[in-house]
Amino acid sequence: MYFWDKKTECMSLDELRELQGERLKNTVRFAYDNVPFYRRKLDAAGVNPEDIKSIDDITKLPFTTKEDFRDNYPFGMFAVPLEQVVRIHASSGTTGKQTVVGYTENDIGVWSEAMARTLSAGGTTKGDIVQNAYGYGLFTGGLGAHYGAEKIGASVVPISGGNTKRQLQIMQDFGCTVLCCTPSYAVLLGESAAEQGIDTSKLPLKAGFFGAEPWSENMRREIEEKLHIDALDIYGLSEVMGPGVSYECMEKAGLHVSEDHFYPEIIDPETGERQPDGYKGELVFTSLTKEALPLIRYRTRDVTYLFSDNCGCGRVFRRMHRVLGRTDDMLIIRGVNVFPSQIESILMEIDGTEPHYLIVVDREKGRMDQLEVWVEVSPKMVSDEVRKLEAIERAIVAELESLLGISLKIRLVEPKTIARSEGKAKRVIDRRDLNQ
Ligand code: DLL
Repeated sequence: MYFWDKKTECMSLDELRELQGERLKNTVRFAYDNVPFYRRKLDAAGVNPEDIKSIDDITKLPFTTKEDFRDNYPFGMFAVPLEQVVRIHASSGTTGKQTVVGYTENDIGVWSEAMARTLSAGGTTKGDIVQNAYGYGLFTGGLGAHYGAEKIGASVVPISGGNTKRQLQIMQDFGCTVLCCTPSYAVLLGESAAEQGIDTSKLPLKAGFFGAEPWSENMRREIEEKLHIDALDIYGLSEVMGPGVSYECMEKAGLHVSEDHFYPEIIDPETGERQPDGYKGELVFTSLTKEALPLIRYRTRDVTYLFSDNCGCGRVFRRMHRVLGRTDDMLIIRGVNVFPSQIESILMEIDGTEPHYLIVVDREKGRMDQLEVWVEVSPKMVSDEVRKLEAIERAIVAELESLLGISLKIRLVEPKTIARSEGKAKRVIDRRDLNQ
């Protein structure tokens, strides 16, 4: 088993809860004293920083939301003067203003540590060459992975996203051993390698750290086969820090949350009630060490559950199941709740299709909502008889209709017809608002 900071990652549970309690007290006091937004919010909720005595008191605190970031755009959530802020990132989101986040020098140090843990848990060491194909820029993926890999002492290739041909050239020429990018881009790299006749089993590449968008166990299998590597899930969000909030170890059985820095909770998104471990709900984070942007009970809108049974690796940190969906990407089609992740999990089970799909929701005037799923067939299927393709189509329709309980159409499309992404993939087109 691989560790970056075994002492911390394997401390005792009592020690961890104690540390979290201390850090929570400091964070709440610091946020209250330095961010007018938090002072107003806590005052309105009738909570005084003095009321927070241990980690269990966290449920007394009010939630923070994405809207709060919008209302305080750009720097209103910062707890330190700009002279102490050494980095600013932003995440675009789907609507409205960007969410702006800032870091002190110390924050960058914590982030680098968290990412060093993440990459080490998958076996990265100073001898590795890390091809970092996450986008550099306002997005946290590029610089987050970069600093973590540098912290370990690995050699970072800051290639950023895109230019697939060059990625593959450099992967071969430099002998890259570790790959960092979105899972959808990893699939594309694997496919392009096969097309170019590159035998990936001969390359020294051994591990990949994929995140920033939802993916599935089947997609993991697909990537591992195509690239001949261990594919590990990494999770994070800009508001909390960036990548490195939680990470898989080689057990590949859930993501350990770096709980000494980020305290996770699951709540019922309707009522805000805290849920026990094992129950699905919305993931909420409280930062325990951040300076520039302390975060109190931030609602991520990501749906998952936490579990605390012992992991084979020995880490004390609780694990979260890979993200199951989002509270806000749920589609309501003819009154039925549909999550894109449900559709993906079925598609990945069907032979003869590729992990590229697009969910199109439409509404013709005066008619009911239509759900159509476009799915790419595997190149080997294209030349096959129509009969075989029809059978695949029927199989997908049957599986999806029985899972979702609504009728839908499948459109099988030729390989390469669905737009590829070098960063986060776009899986849903909802045309309903445009032509009502
Ligand atoms: O995506 C940070 C990141 C970069 C994570 C690189 C991992 C690797 P944002 O752009 O702020 O930050 O988007 C955060 O992306 O709330 C999730 O909905 C989604 N997300 C991130 N990682 C995963 C993952 C970065 N492993 C939002 N699985 C989060 C599923 C993920 N969804």
